[in-house]
Amino acid sequence: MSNQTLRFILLLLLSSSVFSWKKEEFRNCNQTPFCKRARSRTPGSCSLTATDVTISDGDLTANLIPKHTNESESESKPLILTLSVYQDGILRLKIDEQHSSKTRFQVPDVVVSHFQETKLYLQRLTNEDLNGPSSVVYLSDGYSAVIRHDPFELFIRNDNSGDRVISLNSHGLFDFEQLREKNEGENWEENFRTHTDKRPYGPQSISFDVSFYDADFVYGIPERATSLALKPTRGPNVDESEPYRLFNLDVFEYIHDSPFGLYGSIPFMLSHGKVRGTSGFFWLNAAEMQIDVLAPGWDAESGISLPSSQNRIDTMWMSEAGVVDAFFFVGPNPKDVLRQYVAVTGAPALPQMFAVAYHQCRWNYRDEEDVENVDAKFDEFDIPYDVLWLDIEHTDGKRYFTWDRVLFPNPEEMQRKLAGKGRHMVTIVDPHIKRDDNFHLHKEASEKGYYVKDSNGNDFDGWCWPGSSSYADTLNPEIRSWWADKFSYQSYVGSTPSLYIWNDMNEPSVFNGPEVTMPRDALHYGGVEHREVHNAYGYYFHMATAEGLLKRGEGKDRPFVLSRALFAGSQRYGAVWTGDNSADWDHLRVSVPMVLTLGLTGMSFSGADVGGFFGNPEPELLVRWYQLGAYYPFFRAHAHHDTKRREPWLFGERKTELIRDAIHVRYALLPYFYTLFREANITGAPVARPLWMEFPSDEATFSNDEAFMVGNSILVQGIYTERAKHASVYLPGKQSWYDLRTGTVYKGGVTHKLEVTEESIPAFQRGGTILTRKDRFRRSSTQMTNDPFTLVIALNSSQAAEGELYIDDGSSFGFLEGAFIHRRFIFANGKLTSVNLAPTSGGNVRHTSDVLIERIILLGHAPGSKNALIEPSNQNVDIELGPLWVQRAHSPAFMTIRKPNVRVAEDWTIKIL
Ligand code: NBV
Repeated sequence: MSNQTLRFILLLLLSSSVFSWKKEEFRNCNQTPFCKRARSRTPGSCSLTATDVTISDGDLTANLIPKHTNESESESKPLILTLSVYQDGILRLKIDEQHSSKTRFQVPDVVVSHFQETKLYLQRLTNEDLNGPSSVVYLSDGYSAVIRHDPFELFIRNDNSGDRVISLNSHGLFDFEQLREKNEGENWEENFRTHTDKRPYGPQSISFDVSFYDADFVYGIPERATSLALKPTRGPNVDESEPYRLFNLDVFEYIHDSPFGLYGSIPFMLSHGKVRGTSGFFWLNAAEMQIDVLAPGWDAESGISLPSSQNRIDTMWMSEAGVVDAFFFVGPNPKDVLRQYVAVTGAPALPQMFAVAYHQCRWNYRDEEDVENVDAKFDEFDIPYDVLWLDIEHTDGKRYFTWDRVLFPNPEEMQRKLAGKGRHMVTIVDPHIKRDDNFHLHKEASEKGYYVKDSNGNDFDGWCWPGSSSYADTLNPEIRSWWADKFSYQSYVGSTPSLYIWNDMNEPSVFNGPEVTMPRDALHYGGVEHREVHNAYGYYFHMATAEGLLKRGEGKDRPFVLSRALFAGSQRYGAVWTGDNSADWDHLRVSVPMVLTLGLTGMSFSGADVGGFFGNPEPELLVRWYQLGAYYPFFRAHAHHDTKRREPWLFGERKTELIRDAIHVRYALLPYFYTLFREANITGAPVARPLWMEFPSDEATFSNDEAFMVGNSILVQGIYTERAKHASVYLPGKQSWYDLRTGTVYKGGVTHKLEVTEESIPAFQRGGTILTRKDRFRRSSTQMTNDPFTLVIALNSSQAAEGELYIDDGSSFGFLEGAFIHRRFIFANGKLTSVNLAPTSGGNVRHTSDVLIERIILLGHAPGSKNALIEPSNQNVDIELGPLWVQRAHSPAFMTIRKPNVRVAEDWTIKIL
């Protein structure tokens, strides 16, 4: 293709920016042969029988043999099944074919290495007759895994009740297209629009049904803009719609309610129900996947009978390639499933403290002067921020790792100035490398053969921001290591230790490729076809970038890399965001289920562009977005270059005040957020949680995705309409809730119709919790390190409360060796006690802190007490009425212990007299 034609295509693509989502640019299920084939299968059509079921090397193994041999099955060899059991109720099922002309791709580097160490070596197998001969193995206390032989079915059973938890192939929809020789005259090519996929290996898809029992709803399988509880896609009373698609794509102007897959894919689904609790199913497969959620009664004609006493949600999973490598999690609590999932895919990385604070981004901050002005304005308007971001225009012709030296002549100096105020900078590094022989990166990559190849074996050449571009094949560990070296200070000229990285377009986005991505027949390391690894391409790129920052800092400081594409396991490498949303109320609303879904699937560090990327938000919307975004785990404002400038001070004094206030709330709560990030890092429990994660038996919460919990203590309700005067807020549980701003108390277990003002969105502290805050506002989080804490104790009906605080140096890996402070505050019987949760022995380093607690506020305490006794210092302190928020005028007053001045790192008690 000539350069001119390509320029024309690019122009055409860019001009499409005035229109919205172009459905026809993307394949639907009907246009996707494997999806169409799988959807047309009828229940019961699977004819596999499990034979030779035995225990071998601690696993259950079996052959799956087709029962009736028709013409196409005559070539099929038995499939090999392996079932392994791991600690904590995790079951892994692998099904692959025997030797064939090509090894089917199994995604490496996602399952963490220590997971294998938790394998339980199965000793024995019992045979039972459960609707036919079956083999049963122990899974965990109270659960067994059962394989019925004929027809083949796998299910997990609760041994006490006999109830099923999850099953596979109960509807007989399992299908595994084995690789085979091409028949004469057969054409394997597939065409979509102007693109041809050569498909040299032919059909190789896999599909099967998975049922979740006693489930009221299913959740997960990001990324898409839709409700938290997944709506059925097929069956009675469902308008025939598309399945949920998992295929990482750069979707221009995505719409706010669609099953269509966006930039990332995590093939992990959770089910939740009042009776049974939560279970999970994860299919480790990086090829295109499509998933149907089937409405009750979809199989009415099939004649298949399953236990009818249990509520059931049936789903159908279809993938273009790969193998079956599936994990089942028994829960039964929501947090158990998360713990089980991260045991397999790894815990979310603990971010540096600065990354948890507020980020200011725009496409683009023009030049050094612009950066300096924006930075100065934050100080002038007394608004804290931690990170300033530079988008693609800062580079020399979209050659990443370079600077446009006219606009950014002194990048080091610029970063140093920010660092002087405790601030950081992030620059963008996309995966497309400009094919310019004078660009060292391209020269090196092409000489070393480090690019992904096209189907003919040449370097794949696609069109992206820099024009003709190629893509490093980061599936290859050697290439990841090479890429990582590019972040060294010597190699990335102009970078300094306060600079961190943003990976965009790593789906990968290819402007002239099929569906704006790389052709499926492109070739990776080890002869892997792009179709097999597509959904994990961005993951490997993210991983290589994070490795780069680690190497650069000699493993001392924690990387920060934001990525747009994601896959299962991305939580180990950094943060993600929900891409190019729009500045409208619907996008504000859908940001909540999107962030919650990411959290449910391990990605605890996520957020949406505050303000909306496309379009110009009305000031009211912008303010509401800041008020909500202040509670996203990742809090960043961002905007498209065609939009008007929208820094917080550009909409008049009142709006500035409101935005400042929203950002201040985030800064005040940083100690709490940071503690939650540590919790996620240990347990997988997300920072932002659906209400049902905290109130698993309260059905009224199951499909609520307008409100969410930040940790276990704060409930946030967004305001999603213009000029709202009221909001209905459901406050779950039996305990009271306290308005975060005013301390006003509300009863739990009821829906309250509340008045709302422009001042804030409704947010509440749960009775029975203790929040830690830092109330002195500085320029950045770094400058708050030595500031004293405020404790806000919200009492429950027994006049008790508890909360935790985690502190470390906020940047290094010392915490892995025990360099942290972890306290639990317990209030009971009129006494507040600070208890150490950190290990007292072992570990090489300690984190110490002289930081004090300067104020303790009691919500829900009967008035009257005048003083308190601090032990062991044996000091008396006054109790007086004090404001809930010192910095705010007219803040209501509550019982306050001012200046107890106890050290946060020490053991003490404070007894109210
Ligand atoms: O790099 C430019 C943008 C970026 O600002 C945005 O956040 C990404 O999601 N990028 C997409 C490419 C262009 C989008 C139209």
